[in-house]
Amino acid sequence: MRGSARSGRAIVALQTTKLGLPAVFFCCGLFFLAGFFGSMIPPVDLPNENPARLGLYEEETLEMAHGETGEDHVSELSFQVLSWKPRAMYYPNFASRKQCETIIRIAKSKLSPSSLALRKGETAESTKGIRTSSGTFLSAVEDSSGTLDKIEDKIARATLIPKNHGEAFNILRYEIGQKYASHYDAFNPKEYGPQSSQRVASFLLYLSDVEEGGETMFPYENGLNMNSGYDFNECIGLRVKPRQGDGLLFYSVLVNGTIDPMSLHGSCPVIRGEKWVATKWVRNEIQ
Ligand SMILES: O=C(O)CCC(=O)C(=O)O
Repeated sequence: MRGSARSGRAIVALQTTKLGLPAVFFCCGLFFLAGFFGSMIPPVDLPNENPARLGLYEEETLEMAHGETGEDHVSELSFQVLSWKPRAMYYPNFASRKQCETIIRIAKSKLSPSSLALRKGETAESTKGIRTSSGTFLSAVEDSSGTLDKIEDKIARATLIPKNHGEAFNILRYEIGQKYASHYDAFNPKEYGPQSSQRVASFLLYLSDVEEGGETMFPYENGLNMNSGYDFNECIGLRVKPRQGDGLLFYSVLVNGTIDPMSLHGSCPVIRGEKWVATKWVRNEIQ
C-alpha cells in the first residue's frame, strides 16, 4: 500500500513538472546544432554498389556514354508478353487518343478495299472474302503533324529494329462483319516466289476500341489446333481485344530466321462497332 502511494506521488510530480523557458531554448538550440553539423558530414561511400540500384537517387537517371545513333536518356516502354509461341507482346498506352484520332482523320478519305498478296495460282476472284476490310497505305512523310514519325520511332524501340526497315503503315478499317481470315505475314518463297526481303515482325496499333468482336487471333498459339484441320475463317486460339492506343507486336520469323508456323493470325469479324488499326510490317532489309 505504502509503496503504491509513493509511486503515485512520483507520477503526479512528473506530470506536474514544467520546463522553464531557458530549458526549452537550450533544447531547441541543441537540436539545431546537431542537425547543422550532421548535414556537413560527407556521405559514406558504399563500395561496389550502384547508388541507383540502392534506390538512393530515385529521381535521377544515370548518364551513359552513347553512340551517334543512340539516345541520351533512359526511358521505359511497358509491355506484357502474351505468348512465346509465337513471340507476341502487348504494349498498353502506346499512343495517345489524340494520336489515334489524327491517324484516322488522315486515312479516312483515302480508303479503298483491302487487297492481298497473291500466292502462285491465286487471283483476286479466288481469294475474295479472305480480307474484307478497307484500308490505305500511309508513310510518315505524308503526315505533316509528325504523329506517324513519332509512332515509328517508338515501334523501332519496341522491335529493336531501325525504323528504315518498316513498310509504310497500312491503316485498316473493319465495319460490322468484316474480317481478315488467318494468314501469315511472312512470305514463303515456295508459295510466293523468290523474295528480295522478308517480313520479320508486325506491329499493330489499335486506333479504336471495338464494342464486340474484331479481336486479333492466333489460332496456333503454343501449337494448339495445328493438326485438327483448322478452318482459316474460324476465330479461335489466343484472341487480343483491340483497345484504342494499345499496341501488339508479334514476330513472323523465328530466331533461326525461318518462318514461325505459330505466327498464323487474323482478325475476327467485328460484331458491334468499328475497328481501326494501323499495321506496320518490319522487314529484315532496309526499305
Ligand atoms: O486487324 C488485325 O487485327 C490483324 C491485321 C493483320 O493481320 C494484318 O494486317 O496482317
